Amino acid sequence: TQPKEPALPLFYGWFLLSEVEEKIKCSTMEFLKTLDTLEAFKKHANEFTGAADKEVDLEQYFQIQTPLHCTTRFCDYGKAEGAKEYAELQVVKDSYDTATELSVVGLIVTPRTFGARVSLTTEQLALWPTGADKEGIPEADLPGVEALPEGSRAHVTLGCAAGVEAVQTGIDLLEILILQQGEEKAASVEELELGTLSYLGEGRWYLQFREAVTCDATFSSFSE
Ligand code: ACK
Repeated sequence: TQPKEPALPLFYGWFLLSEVEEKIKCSTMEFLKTLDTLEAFKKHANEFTGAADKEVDLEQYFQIQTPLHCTTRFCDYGKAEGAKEYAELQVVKDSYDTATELSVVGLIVTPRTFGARVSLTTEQLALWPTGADKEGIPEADLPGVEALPEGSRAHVTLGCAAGVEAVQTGIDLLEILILQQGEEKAASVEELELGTLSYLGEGRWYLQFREAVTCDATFSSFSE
């Protein structure tokens, strides 16, 4: 009999080191607390609660997703198209279990997800599958996505609203980036200590860090 092929993971990605994970959890929770208290945010709280004049506790609103990571390739244990090809790439094999530094450049908050935007280096982009930015998204749903640079979807999901899947974070990020590039300028812009906060309508917020936050991570895979 043939030896059994090794099973493919649920996904490949860069995983934040546990001590980094703790720091990020704390600092991003602090940000949610700050956002919660801003008048500009309170004005649009109904976009999160669905009810006028109802306050939202963002720290309770999002369920934390661990391990904190930046997905490169969702494989679904081999069921996802192209999963095997990705696993067999020389760069994937060579990079497996190696250390890298992820550059977090901003945060997104929407009624569905809370996430960190990651800016990939050329070296990291070698592990970013071609077409991954659009994977699983019908083009009609995100017009303008093809104009974004490769790797635009790279993110760390920090939390999801009840009943929302983590895959939504990347989609929300792309939507925000498209809105930012388009004609529509951010409705309100506020300068915070961390950076510039913009409101993009329908409960979508983007904080662009003044300075990127570097996070130590390891390229690896995850299976439940
Ligand atoms: O936050 P994420 O990148 O979004 O991390 C999780 C991880 O895989 C495990 O669920 C991501 N994920 C799930 N489905 C997909 C998909 N169809 N395409 C890309 N990423 C996905 C999810």
